[in-house]
Amino acid sequence: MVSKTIYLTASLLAILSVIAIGASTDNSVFAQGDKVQVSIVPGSSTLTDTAYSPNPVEVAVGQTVVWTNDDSAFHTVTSGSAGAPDVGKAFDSGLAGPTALTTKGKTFEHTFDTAGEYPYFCTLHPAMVGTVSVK
Ligand SMILES: [Cu+2]
Repeated sequence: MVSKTIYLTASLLAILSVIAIGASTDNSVFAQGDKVQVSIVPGSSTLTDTAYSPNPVEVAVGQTVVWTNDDSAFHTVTSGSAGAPDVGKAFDSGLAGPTALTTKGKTFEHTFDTAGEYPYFCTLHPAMVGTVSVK
């Protein structure tokens, strides 16, 4: 009787630890601080919705998107749509300063803490457009 109880307790603990390991693995996939990469592809100046890749990019709340300029030209990652009053309000790599994507290999990152659809574009080539979808 005692050995049966010990066996059942051990079995239960084994099952619970498997569940706990599974849960922690799932959490790490969506952990805050995860970075999602987006490339500004070569030749972007003449492209539209394929200039930023992948596009749209889907991320979880709390994740960070890192844009890398893989082109030889200067580009921006600027929230909003060309001509809209809220241009650059949510995020903007800018035209000057440390985050400006002036040359190949430069990066800009932004962390998305609120769910929603975030359109963005390049102020130097306004035909370049992308969307970050935060879920
Ligand atoms: Cu551009």
